Amino acid sequence: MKLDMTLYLVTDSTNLEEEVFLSKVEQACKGGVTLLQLREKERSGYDYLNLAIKVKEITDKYDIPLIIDDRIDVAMASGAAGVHVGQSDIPVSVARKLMGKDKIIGATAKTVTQAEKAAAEGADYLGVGAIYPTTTKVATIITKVSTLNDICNTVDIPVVAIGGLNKDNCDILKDSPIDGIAVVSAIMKSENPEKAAAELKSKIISVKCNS
Ligand code: TZP
Ligand code: MG
Repeated sequence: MKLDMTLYLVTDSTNLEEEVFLSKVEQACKGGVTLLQLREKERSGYDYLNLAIKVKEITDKYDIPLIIDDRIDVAMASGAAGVHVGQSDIPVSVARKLMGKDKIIGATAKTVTQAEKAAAEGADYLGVGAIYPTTTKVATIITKVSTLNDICNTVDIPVVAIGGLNKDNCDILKDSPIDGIAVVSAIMKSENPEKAAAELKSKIISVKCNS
Protein backbone atom coordinates (compact mmCIF):
# COMPACT_ATOMS: atom_id res chain seq x y z
CA MET A 1 0.00 0.00 0.00
CA LYS A 2 1.29 3.44 -0.90
CA LEU A 3 2.17 5.60 2.09
CA ASP A 4 -0.09 8.61 2.50
CA MET A 5 2.11 11.24 4.14
CA THR A 6 -0.37 14.13 3.91
CA LEU A 7 -0.82 14.60 7.64
CA TYR A 8 1.63 12.84 9.92
CA LEU A 9 0.86 13.12 13.63
CA VAL A 10 3.84 12.71 15.94
CA THR A 11 2.49 12.20 19.44
CA ASP A 12 3.63 13.63 22.75
CA SER A 13 2.12 12.20 25.92
CA THR A 14 4.02 14.56 28.26
CA ASN A 15 1.80 15.70 31.16
CA LEU A 16 -1.22 13.80 29.86
CA GLU A 17 -3.07 11.06 31.73
CA GLU A 18 -2.99 7.92 29.61
CA GLU A 19 -6.75 8.02 29.04
CA VAL A 20 -6.62 11.63 27.87
CA PHE A 21 -3.64 10.88 25.65
CA LEU A 22 -5.35 7.90 24.01
CA SER A 23 -8.52 9.90 23.53
CA LYS A 24 -6.55 12.67 21.78
CA VAL A 25 -4.91 10.06 19.55
CA GLU A 26 -8.31 8.63 18.63
CA GLN A 27 -9.82 12.04 17.93
CA ALA A 28 -6.85 12.91 15.71
CA CYS A 29 -7.32 9.65 13.80
CA LYS A 30 -10.99 10.50 13.34
CA GLY A 31 -9.99 13.92 12.06
CA GLY A 32 -8.01 12.43 9.20
CA VAL A 33 -4.40 11.87 10.24
CA THR A 34 -2.80 9.66 7.56
CA LEU A 35 0.24 8.36 9.47
CA LEU A 36 0.95 8.33 13.20
CA GLN A 37 4.21 8.16 15.12
CA LEU A 38 4.33 7.25 18.79
CA ARG A 39 7.22 9.34 20.14
CA GLU A 40 8.23 8.61 23.71
CA LYS A 41 11.56 9.77 25.11
CA GLU A 42 11.28 9.00 28.81
CA ARG A 43 9.51 5.64 29.03
CA SER A 44 11.05 2.30 29.91
CA GLY A 45 10.84 -0.38 27.22
CA TYR A 46 8.03 -1.99 29.22
CA ASP A 47 5.92 1.17 29.34
CA TYR A 48 6.73 2.14 25.75
CA LEU A 49 5.58 -1.28 24.51
CA ASN A 50 2.37 -1.25 26.54
CA LEU A 51 1.47 2.18 25.22
CA ALA A 52 2.37 1.16 21.67
CA ILE A 53 -0.01 -1.81 21.89
CA LYS A 54 -2.84 0.48 23.08
CA VAL A 55 -2.14 3.08 20.39
CA LYS A 56 -2.01 0.35 17.73
CA GLU A 57 -5.51 -0.78 18.67
CA ILE A 58 -6.68 2.72 17.79
CA THR A 59 -4.63 3.21 14.61
CA ASP A 60 -5.69 -0.23 13.34
CA LYS A 61 -9.34 0.81 13.74
CA TYR A 62 -8.74 3.76 11.41
CA ASP A 63 -6.35 1.91 9.08
CA ILE A 64 -3.51 4.28 9.87
CA PRO A 65 0.05 2.89 9.89
CA LEU A 66 1.75 3.22 13.28
CA ILE A 67 5.41 4.22 13.39
CA ILE A 68 7.49 3.95 16.57
CA ASP A 69 10.13 6.57 17.27
CA ASP A 70 13.69 5.35 17.94
CA ARG A 71 12.97 1.83 19.20
CA ILE A 72 13.08 -1.05 16.73
CA ASP A 73 12.41 -3.53 19.53
CA VAL A 74 9.21 -1.74 20.54
CA ALA A 75 8.16 -1.46 16.89
CA MET A 76 8.66 -5.17 16.28
CA ALA A 77 7.12 -6.32 19.55
CA SER A 78 4.00 -4.18 19.11
CA GLY A 79 3.49 -5.19 15.48
CA ALA A 80 3.80 -1.56 14.37
CA ALA A 81 4.17 -0.73 10.69
CA GLY A 82 7.63 0.73 11.14
CA VAL A 83 10.18 2.83 12.95
CA HIS A 84 11.52 6.38 12.71
CA VAL A 85 15.22 6.96 13.27
CA GLY A 86 17.19 10.15 13.70
CA GLN A 87 20.83 10.86 13.01
CA SER A 88 21.90 9.58 16.44
CA ASP A 89 19.75 6.43 16.37
CA ILE A 90 20.34 2.99 14.84
CA PRO A 91 21.32 3.66 11.19
CA VAL A 92 18.70 3.16 8.49
CA SER A 93 20.75 0.34 6.90
CA VAL A 94 20.79 -1.59 10.19
CA ALA A 95 17.11 -0.89 10.87
CA ARG A 96 16.30 -2.22 7.41
CA LYS A 97 18.30 -5.39 8.04
CA LEU A 98 16.62 -5.95 11.39
CA MET A 99 13.09 -5.14 10.30
CA GLY A 100 13.03 -6.58 6.81
CA LYS A 101 11.86 -5.11 3.53
CA ASP A 102 8.18 -4.79 4.35
CA LYS A 103 8.41 -2.49 7.36
CA ILE A 104 8.37 1.29 7.00
CA ILE A 105 11.59 3.01 7.95
CA GLY A 106 11.54 6.77 8.28
CA ALA A 107 14.55 8.95 8.90
CA THR A 108 15.26 12.51 9.93
CA ALA A 109 17.41 14.54 7.55
CA LYS A 110 18.49 18.15 7.85
CA THR A 111 20.85 18.29 4.87
CA VAL A 112 20.91 16.97 1.33
CA THR A 113 23.85 14.71 2.26
CA GLN A 114 21.94 13.15 5.16
CA ALA A 115 18.90 12.75 2.93
CA GLU A 116 20.85 11.03 0.15
CA LYS A 117 22.48 8.66 2.66
CA ALA A 118 19.18 7.72 4.32
CA ALA A 119 17.53 7.13 0.94
CA ALA A 120 20.47 5.03 -0.28
CA GLU A 121 20.28 2.93 2.89
CA GLY A 122 16.65 2.14 2.24
CA ALA A 123 14.56 4.74 4.06
CA ASP A 124 10.92 4.87 2.96
CA TYR A 125 10.41 8.53 3.82
CA LEU A 126 12.20 11.52 5.32
CA GLY A 127 11.18 14.01 7.97
CA VAL A 128 12.88 17.38 7.42
CA GLY A 129 12.97 20.28 9.84
CA ALA A 130 12.56 22.16 12.03
CA ILE A 131 10.97 24.59 9.61
CA TYR A 132 9.92 26.91 12.46
CA PRO A 133 11.07 27.04 16.09
CA THR A 134 9.27 24.40 18.11
CA THR A 135 8.07 24.14 21.69
CA THR A 136 8.27 20.34 21.54
CA LYS A 137 11.23 18.82 23.37
CA VAL A 138 13.68 17.96 20.61
CA ALA A 139 17.32 18.60 19.76
CA THR A 140 17.00 20.28 16.40
CA ILE A 141 18.03 23.25 14.32
CA ILE A 142 16.10 25.32 11.83
CA THR A 143 16.12 23.93 8.31
CA LYS A 144 15.58 26.47 5.56
CA VAL A 145 12.71 25.87 3.13
CA SER A 146 15.30 26.08 0.34
CA THR A 147 17.14 23.10 1.90
CA LEU A 148 13.82 21.26 2.27
CA ASN A 149 13.17 21.86 -1.43
CA ASP A 150 16.69 20.72 -2.38
CA ILE A 151 16.10 17.52 -0.41
CA CYS A 152 12.73 16.91 -2.12
CA ASN A 153 14.33 17.45 -5.51
CA THR A 154 17.26 15.12 -4.75
CA VAL A 155 15.65 12.00 -3.28
CA ASP A 156 12.86 9.97 -4.80
CA ILE A 157 11.20 8.98 -1.52
CA PRO A 158 8.43 11.01 0.15
CA VAL A 159 9.42 13.98 2.30
CA VAL A 160 7.46 15.60 5.11
CA ALA A 161 8.23 18.97 6.65
CA ILE A 162 8.20 19.22 10.46
CA GLY A 163 8.71 21.80 13.16
CA GLY A 164 6.40 24.50 14.47
CA LEU A 165 3.91 23.98 11.67
CA ASN A 166 0.23 24.80 12.03
CA LYS A 167 -2.66 25.73 9.77
CA ASP A 168 -1.84 29.43 9.98
CA ASN A 169 1.80 29.19 8.94
CA CYS A 170 2.10 26.28 6.49
CA ASP A 171 1.57 28.54 3.48
CA ILE A 172 5.34 28.93 3.61
CA LEU A 173 5.39 25.47 2.01
CA LYS A 174 3.17 26.37 -0.93
CA ASP A 175 5.95 26.07 -3.51
CA SER A 176 7.62 23.15 -1.84
CA PRO A 177 7.34 19.67 -3.43
CA ILE A 178 6.71 17.99 -0.08
CA ASP A 179 4.39 15.02 0.35
CA GLY A 180 2.90 16.31 3.58
CA ILE A 181 3.59 17.76 7.00
CA ALA A 182 4.29 16.29 10.42
CA VAL A 183 3.05 18.01 13.55
CA VAL A 184 3.06 17.51 17.28
CA SER A 185 1.62 20.57 19.06
CA ALA A 186 -0.85 21.67 16.40
CA ILE A 187 -2.85 18.54 17.18
CA MET A 188 -1.67 17.26 20.58
CA LYS A 189 -2.09 20.64 22.29
CA SER A 190 -5.47 21.30 20.73
CA GLU A 191 -8.61 21.07 22.87
CA ASN A 192 -10.27 19.52 19.83
CA PRO A 193 -7.76 17.25 18.04
CA GLU A 194 -10.38 15.97 15.60
CA LYS A 195 -11.16 19.47 14.35
CA ALA A 196 -7.48 20.46 14.44
CA ALA A 197 -6.53 17.45 12.31
CA ALA A 198 -9.38 17.96 9.85
CA GLU A 199 -8.62 21.67 9.40
CA LEU A 200 -4.90 21.07 9.07
CA LYS A 201 -5.50 18.31 6.54
CA SER A 202 -7.67 20.43 4.27
CA LYS A 203 -5.19 23.28 4.60
CA ILE A 204 -2.21 21.12 3.65
CA ILE A 205 -4.13 19.53 0.78
CA SER A 206 -4.83 23.00 -0.63
CA VAL A 207 -1.19 24.04 -0.09
CA LYS A 208 0.04 20.85 -1.79
CA CYS A 209 -2.36 21.31 -4.73
CA ASN A 210 -0.70 24.64 -5.41
CA SER A 211 2.84 23.29 -5.32
N1 TZP B 1 11.74 17.04 14.79
C1 TZP B 1 12.02 18.25 14.30
S1 TZP B 1 11.00 19.42 14.93
C2 TZP B 1 10.17 18.28 15.88
C3 TZP B 1 10.71 17.02 15.68
C4 TZP B 1 10.29 15.79 16.35
C5 TZP B 1 9.06 18.62 16.82
C6 TZP B 1 7.89 19.19 16.10
O1 TZP B 1 6.90 19.51 17.03
P1 TZP B 1 5.87 20.71 16.79
O2 TZP B 1 5.13 20.79 18.10
O3 TZP B 1 4.98 20.32 15.66
O4 TZP B 1 6.68 21.93 16.52
MG1 MG C 1 15.29 9.50 17.38
